[in-house]
Amino acid sequence: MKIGIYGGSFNPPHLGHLAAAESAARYLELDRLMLIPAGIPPHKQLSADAPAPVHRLAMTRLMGAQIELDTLIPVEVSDMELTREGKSYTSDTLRLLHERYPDAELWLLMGTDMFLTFHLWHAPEEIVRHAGLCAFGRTERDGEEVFAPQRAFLGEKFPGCRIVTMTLPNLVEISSTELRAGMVSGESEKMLAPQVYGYILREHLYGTNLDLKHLTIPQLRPIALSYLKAKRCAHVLGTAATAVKLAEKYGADAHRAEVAGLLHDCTKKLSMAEQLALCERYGIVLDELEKKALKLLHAKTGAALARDVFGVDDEIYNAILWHTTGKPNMTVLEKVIYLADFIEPTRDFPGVDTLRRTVWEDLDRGLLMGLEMTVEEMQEMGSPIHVNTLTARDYLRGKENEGKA
Ligand code: DGI
Ligand code: FE
Ligand code: FE
Repeated sequence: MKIGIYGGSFNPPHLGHLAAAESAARYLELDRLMLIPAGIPPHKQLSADAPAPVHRLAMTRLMGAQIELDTLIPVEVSDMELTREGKSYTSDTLRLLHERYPDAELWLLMGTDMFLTFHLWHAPEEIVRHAGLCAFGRTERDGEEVFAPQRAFLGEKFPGCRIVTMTLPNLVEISSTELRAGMVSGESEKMLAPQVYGYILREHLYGTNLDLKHLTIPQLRPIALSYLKAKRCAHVLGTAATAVKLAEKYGADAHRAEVAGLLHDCTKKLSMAEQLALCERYGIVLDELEKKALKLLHAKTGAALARDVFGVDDEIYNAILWHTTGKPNMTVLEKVIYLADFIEPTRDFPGVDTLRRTVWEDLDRGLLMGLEMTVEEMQEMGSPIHVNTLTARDYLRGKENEGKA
């Protein structure tokens, strides 16, 4: 098994780290990548505005999940250096990882600067005993010209050490110092994974100070993504975009549709225990089925979180609240969110195209079709159907018959 190890301050983790990690992971054909934020970096002090370790860990997790999605290589983010006393020496980390994975082939990933000063690190001989070095140049000038002599030098100094160097010509060099300085103006957004930028805004890091209850859509969008698993981001963006179009066609408020679309699954990734903690906190009462069906809970907790954190109004709150089951006599906005969630472009299930066509022809007929499909799927899977799903369907069936009468 080949394991790549990429340490750093990750203050914050940015697109330079992401691109380098992805290229190196593919190049080395890693079976696994570990990202390890440093507790106390040995070679330089953390900046004065560095967020608390939990935040650097959370941001690194968000970036790691994106790398995993992009490369399909499992990524683990370890807090082993954050929880260790004293300076975060790589030699200590590698000794521990070698103990944990005695048969694995370890590779230490690093940028050019680190590679060129490698012999000056703490206990470099111990590092190369456990791991090969993989250095990536980030600009054209740090290609072979600087790599070759250092490779030769290290090869002589540490006989037998494995060294791989690579140049990533398309990578722009990102200075973390400049990145932090451009955070308040918004200038730095383009150098960060959207969900990492959203996390920074939502936690008010690096001097940012947004009022979360009065966000514009461009501010809310990355913040909403910061709540999601990486693989759900495309679904949520698709839902928001589809909701806007449906709102425009069927006469709901397009801005509310976009906000509700962006936030509708904001608690989806939480575990049962975390869901129940939110229910406790927000005074949400659950029926017997909801107490067991994790998938039904996120609509209730999501609506409550959206109201508490982002101050959404009742119309948006209700659109999120009813987006999973539906209910009788829904508002246009509630229908729009329920159906946008169902037919957004990344959805792919038998019958989705028929459903899409129907929704665009007639909102209520689309809604009934969506509800019937849900009931049928639940029956096939042997899952209990929530009473709201059934009454929503029966209500529309009744309306249809009224129309025919
Ligand atoms: O959160 P999403 O996956 O985007 O979509 P969603 O909020 O509509 O959730 C879909 C899930 O919810 C799907 O796995 C089925 C489940 N679900 C929807 N209606 C019912 C239901 N589960 C039960 N047990 N009963 C229902 O009536
Ligand atoms: Fe949902
Ligand atoms: Fe959804």
